[in-house]
Amino acid sequence: MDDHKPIDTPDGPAVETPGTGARRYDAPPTDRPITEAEAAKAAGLAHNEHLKIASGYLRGGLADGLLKHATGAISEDDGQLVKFHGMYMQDDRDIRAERTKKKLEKAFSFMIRLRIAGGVVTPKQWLALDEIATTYANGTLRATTRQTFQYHGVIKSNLKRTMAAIDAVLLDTIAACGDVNRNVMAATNPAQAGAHKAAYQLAKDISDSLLPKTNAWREIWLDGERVVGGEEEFEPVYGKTYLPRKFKTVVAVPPSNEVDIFAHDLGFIAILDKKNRVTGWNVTVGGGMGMTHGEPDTFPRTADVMGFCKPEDALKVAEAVMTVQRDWGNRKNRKNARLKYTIERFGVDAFRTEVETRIGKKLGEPKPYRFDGNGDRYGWVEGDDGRHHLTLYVPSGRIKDVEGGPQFLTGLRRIAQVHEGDFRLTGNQNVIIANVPSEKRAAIEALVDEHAMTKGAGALRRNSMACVALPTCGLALAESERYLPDLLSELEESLASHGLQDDEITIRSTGCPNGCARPFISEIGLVGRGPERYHLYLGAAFDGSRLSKLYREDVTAGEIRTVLDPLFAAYARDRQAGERFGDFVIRAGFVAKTTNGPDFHERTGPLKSA
Ligand code: SRM
Ligand code: SF4
Repeated sequence: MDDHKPIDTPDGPAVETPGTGARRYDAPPTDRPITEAEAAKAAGLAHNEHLKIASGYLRGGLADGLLKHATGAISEDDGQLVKFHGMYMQDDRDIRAERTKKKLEKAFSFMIRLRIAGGVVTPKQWLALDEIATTYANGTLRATTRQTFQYHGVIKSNLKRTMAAIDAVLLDTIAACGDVNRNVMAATNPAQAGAHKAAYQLAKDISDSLLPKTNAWREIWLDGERVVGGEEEFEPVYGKTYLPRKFKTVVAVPPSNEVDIFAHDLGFIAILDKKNRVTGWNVTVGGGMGMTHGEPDTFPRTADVMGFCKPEDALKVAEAVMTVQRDWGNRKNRKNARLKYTIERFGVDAFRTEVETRIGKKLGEPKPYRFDGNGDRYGWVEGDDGRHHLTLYVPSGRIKDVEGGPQFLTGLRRIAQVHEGDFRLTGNQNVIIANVPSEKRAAIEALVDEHAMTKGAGALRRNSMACVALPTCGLALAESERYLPDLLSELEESLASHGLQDDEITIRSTGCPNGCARPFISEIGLVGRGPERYHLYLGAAFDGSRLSKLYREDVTAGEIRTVLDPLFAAYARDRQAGERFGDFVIRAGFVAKTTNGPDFHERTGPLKSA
């Protein structure tokens, strides 16, 4: 790997990346030499950049902060650093106002996100994760939109115990959040065992090789020894400043786009031969969802297919794409720092040329591929290796027991006690009980039924996702996970009245425009604007390859059904054979087509009202 020499960018000549060299940016404030963090500040870099430099490879004041028992919080700066360790400091927003009134500290606790490449866990790990949820967290396990688990509600004094319990089953939370390559997703793909194996292996290899090397996680959470060299510890790929922003990688296996490859910074699409063997990978770059309401310079973007690489080059390509972004990404403005903006700024051709220079060879032309949807395949599937796999719909990924309803926590625990295969989390917040031998199928099915785990999943619901939002997410503007089930019930009634109850339509909701449930590549997207108010987006492609368009602004929760009902009626009446809802609303003139990120905000509002 390179040693962080300044790199020429298409913007101009080499610029030293602060934190990776000793260059001075400004006169020091005193006689002492200026520190690297001060240099970064003087150069106008974002606050998080100085923080990373000064953190001693992600240590900051975390160890001391944990010892301050008078508060349930950690400092604001450590709150930024702790993300690299897979944690977010949060507070219970349901009781925030009440506590402020009583002059009490906010009800602080931590969200912990695991790193589980490809979303595969063993039954033993499942049982341990379940126990942690009930012992240290809020009694639920939350399957995320990126194939991993989150805990909510872990108080500061339980953080180390929680991390130790996670470590005991050979899992961790390193780099699950922060400005690094995060959890790498892989197609779960139960039907094509060989292709899944290759996709999983690539995801695992990328996850391992792009993992930060700092020992800070073990040291802080497991009381590990500080490695010799301490502050001088070297991050061979990242350097002291890590990446300008989060970086997300996925591996897809057509025809399923369950990992939503076009929403991610970097992606690999398996190119299969007739025997479902991987002959290479199409490489995608520059996808992302997050934007800010009212700031048109921020927008979601679908990734470009940049080229094709051979299996043996995939790891090198992943590292090269990430390091070009490390060197070319915007470190002054975090709202413009994701790879999607780097690609917009420099163009995909210049980006590919730089990647090719770094890997020392040309990428091939992208090979043909076809996706047929970005949802999950529910129910039992028999793989080409004779093993059986059962995909269960988990409402918003929340694994819990509902009184008088599904008992996902207990049911999956009981399955883990007898299951000999593995579990796979999907990118749609669902769970697959995978690799079940034929003779065990009936026993698993009986447990699923006994715990009511298959109830209530109509076609719309099966294709739905909601981000967490309130009460834990500090950025939520509106409800999402807690609100979507009621909305789905209303919309199911409306769809049934038009005979559309069995039609697969994707619907996703988020409490703000950060897009954690990828609402902008869902045929119906609801994006929080304020309490009980949402922007309604329509017209994305069912296979996740096209973004939607704003149809109505500030629709209140009570109005959503009324706004959508006439569109469902028109769809039932006027659609062409096989036409998807997302395609129909464009052809029928309800919204204009979005071709990619920069034209996402163009032509807002309905072209035609239903
Ligand atoms: Fe996300 C921030 C939850 C997937 C874009 N996301 C957050 C935080 C941590 C809020 C915060 O910064 O304080 C949320 C914690 C809520 C909570 O209480 O748990 C949060 N994001 C989630 C999860 C749990 C949603 C879910 O319901 O499953 C997903 C965890 C994924 C994982 O396992 O790693 C999650 N977040 C996503 C995705 C979807 C994806 O990656 O496929 C996106 C859109 C894709 C993208 O990155 O562009 C996404 N999250 C964001 C953003 C906007 C990033 C941007 O570039 O603008 C933020 C805010 C930020 O980074 O500043 C954010
Ligand atoms: Fe929070 Fe917004 Fe992400 Fe929802 S989309 S979890 S509200 S940051």
